[in-house]
Amino acid sequence: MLRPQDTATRERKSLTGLWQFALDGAGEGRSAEWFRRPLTGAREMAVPASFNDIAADAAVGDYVGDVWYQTTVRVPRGWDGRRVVLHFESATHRATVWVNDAEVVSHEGGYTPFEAEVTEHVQAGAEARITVVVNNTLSFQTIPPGVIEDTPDGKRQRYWHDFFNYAGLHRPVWLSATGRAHLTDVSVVAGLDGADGTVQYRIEAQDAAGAQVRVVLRDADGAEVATGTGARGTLTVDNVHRWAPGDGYLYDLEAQLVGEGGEVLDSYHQGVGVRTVAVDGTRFLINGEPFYFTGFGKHEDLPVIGKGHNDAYLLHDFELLKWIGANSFRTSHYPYAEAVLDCADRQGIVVIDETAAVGLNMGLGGGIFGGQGYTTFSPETVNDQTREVHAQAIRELVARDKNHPSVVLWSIANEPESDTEAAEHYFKPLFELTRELDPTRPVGFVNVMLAPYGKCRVSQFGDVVMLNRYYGWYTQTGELKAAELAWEEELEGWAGEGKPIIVTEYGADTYPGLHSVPPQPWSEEYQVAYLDMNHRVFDRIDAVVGEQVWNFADFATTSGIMRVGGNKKGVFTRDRQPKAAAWALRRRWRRDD
Ligand code: GCB
Repeated sequence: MLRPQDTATRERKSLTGLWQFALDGAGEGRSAEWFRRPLTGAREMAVPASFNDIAADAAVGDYVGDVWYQTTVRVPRGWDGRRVVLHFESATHRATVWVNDAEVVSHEGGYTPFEAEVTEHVQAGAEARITVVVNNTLSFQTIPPGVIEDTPDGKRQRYWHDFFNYAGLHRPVWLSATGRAHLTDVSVVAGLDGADGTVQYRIEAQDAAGAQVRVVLRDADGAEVATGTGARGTLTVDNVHRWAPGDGYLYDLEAQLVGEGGEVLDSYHQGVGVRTVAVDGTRFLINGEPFYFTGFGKHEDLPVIGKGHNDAYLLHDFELLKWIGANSFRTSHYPYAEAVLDCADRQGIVVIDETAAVGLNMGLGGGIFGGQGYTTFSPETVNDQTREVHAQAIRELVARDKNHPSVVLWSIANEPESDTEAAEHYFKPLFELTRELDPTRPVGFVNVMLAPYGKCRVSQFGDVVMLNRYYGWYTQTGELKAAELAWEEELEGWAGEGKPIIVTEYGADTYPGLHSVPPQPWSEEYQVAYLDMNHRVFDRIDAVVGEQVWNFADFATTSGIMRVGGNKKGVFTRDRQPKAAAWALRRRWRRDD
C-alpha cells in the first residue's frame, strides 16, 4: 500500500475537519444500516482526534462500543475515469467503512493504515457519503488486549496497559486518485560500500501490462544521481551523503510507470536515507559506528485531542528533543502517525518502532503491579488467535515503516509475560516472522522487571536486550543507594549475555512544582536524583548502549490510586513545560552546551 501523494500523476484530497458523530450504545447501527442516511441525533466531531475528551461528558469519555462517523465529500470533477481510493491512516481499534450504501473495507488494529478502491461507488463531480463505524473494544483476541466487565457504573473496559484507551479517527483520512495503471508498493534497502552508497529497490504495480518501471534518484538539491529501469535493481551513489543520527539527509527516489509510448502513467516519490544498521557483540552500529541512544519512550497524547495527530505538537516535540539533546525515541506502545516517522527521517532522530502489543501480562494491572486474576497465555486468554492478530500487526508495521531510515530496531512487544514456557512458545514464531519480513534490522522486545535477569525466557530471541526498570521507584522507593546496588547487579547479569542493552524505561512520577529537601519521591528533586543514580550505573556498564527515560511528557491513564491526574513520569508536563529533570538531562546529553 502506498500513502496518498500529490505527484505528476496522482492527486489527493484531505477529509480532515468536522465530521458527524454518534454513539451507538444500544449497538443497533449496523443492523439498522445507519450508513444509508445522515446520522440522526449526531454531534460534530473533529478528525483527526480521539473522541473521548472532546465532549465534557463521561458518557463519551469512557464509552465502550461502536461509534459512528460520517462526512460527505465532493469528488473532484477532474477525477472522471480515474481510479479513486479512500485511505485511512488509522482507526482505533477497528473500523468498517461504507461509501454511500456500499461497504468497502474493514480493518482490525488501531495504529496502521488501510484503504479501499471506491471507483465504482463514486462519481466525479458528485458528492459521496462516507460512513465509518469505529469500535474501541479490547478483548483477549485484540492487540492490545483487554476485557469488558459489567459494573454498577456500567460497561467498563479493563486493560493491562498504562495509558488511556483513546479511540476514534486519530490520523488523516484521504480520498485519492491515480490512473488505472498504477504503482502499488515501493521498497528500498540502502547499503554502504566505502564512500559510495547502494540503494536496492523493488517496485510493484497493478494493471500495468506492457508498462515499464523507471526509477530516478535525486539528491536533496534535486540533482539526478542515479537512474534504473525494471521493477528491481540496485542503484549506486558515488560519494554518498549518509543518513546519520543528527543528519537526516534524504535522497528522493522517484518511481515511474512508463507506458509503451513513453508516457508516464504513474509517479511516486520515496525518501531514501542511506545508512546501515548492525549489532556487533554488545555494540549497536549505525553506519559502522557505535551508537548510544539518548531520549525517551513517548506517547501520542495531548490535552483535548488525546491521540489525535497534530502537526504543531509534532514539530514542538521534535524541537524539545533537540533542545534536550535526545537523539532517539521509542514509539511506545504502538506505531505512531507516519508524519512522526517522516519528521524523524528528516531530522536524523533514531526510532525504535514498536507494535501495539502492550499489556500481554496479567501480572501487571494498568501497567502497575498487581495480578488481575487471569492467566496470560491460555486457550481462553492470550491464545493462538491473539498471536495471529499480533503477527498481522507486525506485518502491517513492517510494511508501513520498512523504508524509514530513522527506524533502526523493531520492538515486537512491551513488557509481556516472558518468564514462562508459554511465553517462549508464543514469541518464538513472532521473532522469526519479523526477521523474515525484514532481514535488515535487529529485532527485540521490551522486558519487564517481573522477568529479571536469569528468569526471562524470551530475550534469547532478541538481537538486543531492552529493559524497563524502576529501581528506586516501584522497588527500593526513596532508597537510591539500595536501588543503585540492585540495579547494577541485575545489569551486570544481562551484560554477560553479550548483547547490546538499551534501557528503554526508567523514570519516577514527579508532580511539577513539588519540591523537597532532602529529595522525596514525587518531588522534582527526586526525579533528578533518581535519574542521576541510573546514569551512574549505566556509565559503569559497557554493554549499555542506550538510555530512554520514561516518559518524554506526562500522559493520560485510567484513574487509579497510583496515578494523579495521569502518569506523571514526564520530564515535560503534558503541555510540554520542563520539570527540573529536563534541565538535568540537557546537561548530560548536550555536553556541547
Ligand atoms: C512500564 C510500562 C509503561 C508504564 C510505566 C509506568 O513499565 O511499560 O507503559 O507507563 O511502566 O510508569 O509504570
